[in-house]
Amino acid sequence: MAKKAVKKIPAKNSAKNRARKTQSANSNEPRFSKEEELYAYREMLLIRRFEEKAGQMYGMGLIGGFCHLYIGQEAVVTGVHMASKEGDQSITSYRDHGHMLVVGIDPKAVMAELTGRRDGLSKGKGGSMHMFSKEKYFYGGNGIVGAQVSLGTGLAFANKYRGTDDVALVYFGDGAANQGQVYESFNMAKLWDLPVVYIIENNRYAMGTSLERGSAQTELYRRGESFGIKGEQVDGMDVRFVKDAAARAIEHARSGKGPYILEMMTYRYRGHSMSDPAKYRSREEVTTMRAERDPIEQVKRRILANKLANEDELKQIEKEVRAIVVEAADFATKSELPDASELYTDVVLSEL
Ligand SMILES: Cc1ncc(C[n+]2csc(CCOP(=O)(O)OP(=O)(O)O)c2C)c(N)n1
Ligand SMILES: [Mg+2]
Repeated sequence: MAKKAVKKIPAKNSAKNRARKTQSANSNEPRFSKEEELYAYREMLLIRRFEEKAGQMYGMGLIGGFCHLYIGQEAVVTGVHMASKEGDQSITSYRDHGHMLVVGIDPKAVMAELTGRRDGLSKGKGGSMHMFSKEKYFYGGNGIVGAQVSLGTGLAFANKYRGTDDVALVYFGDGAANQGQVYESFNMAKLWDLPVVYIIENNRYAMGTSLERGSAQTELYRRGESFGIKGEQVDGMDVRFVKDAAARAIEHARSGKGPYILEMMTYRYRGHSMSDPAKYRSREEVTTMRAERDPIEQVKRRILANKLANEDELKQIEKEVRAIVVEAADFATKSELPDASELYTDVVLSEL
């Protein structure tokens, strides 16, 4: 029943894959227009540069607490967003900066939250894992592994209950896919045919545990089979495949056919969080993925090969993106710390 878009991409064979892919426009490759290629390039570059800056600022002690970078996975959130419409909600884990930037949340407010300042999205009291934007339909930023799956299913329930045509986009990791509440959510989502797309960002590791070490069943797109939920495995390093599969899944959910699972085969270049020495994988594995499968480089190569823009035009985009990031970092270091009186606001106080 489950339909596969792309087989798992082993890093070692990917040079061959790439050669095959760049050679021809035949096959089943989804095509992007010039506007789509340039949009994807700019958006993924913004996420990459923003996070590189956040990593630097963390190293300088300007950002404290937890900070999980999304570098390497940019094509997933960018492609899914390209297939969505205004009003569709999104919700994810603690690896959330890219998900906020792509829906148009102000980079200055995100960076100021990372530095814990009063102009941050959560007034400097939430930090990296706890940001939200009702205006942009973004429901966090969740530190509890798997929590977003049940919360996101609730968003989909609300959509159905209210009779809107919005779809909930629920992102979670390969590790979270083993969490119990995921299956309670799948059951209800299919029982009531809720408008939800479950996007599993399979970056092959849950902290230091590889998928193979931690999962009895590693084909995550099949995890909904016993509930009758369709699933697809997708090349999550190629934004075109991501958008194509997401469009199919979102249309399925929006038209009343219920939930859909997309397993995005992706990879994170950095450690699990800023404090991870990443001893569970070889340096070669990371450098090979970076060199051969990088989502931004793939788009850049296509843009140049198809003459959609020249080197100078791409440099101009890079310059604009850098300016946005520099402005955000500057804002985030100049903004004041929250006032002490804020200790008692935005918290639930119960009378004991
Ligand atoms: C309920 C719960 N259990 C354990 C943790 C600790 N923890 C934080 S992240 C993580 C791994 C999750 O991996 P995955 O779902 O693959 O997401 P990724 O970090 O790769 O994006 C764990 C076990 C937690 N935050 N919440
Ligand atoms: Mg993972």
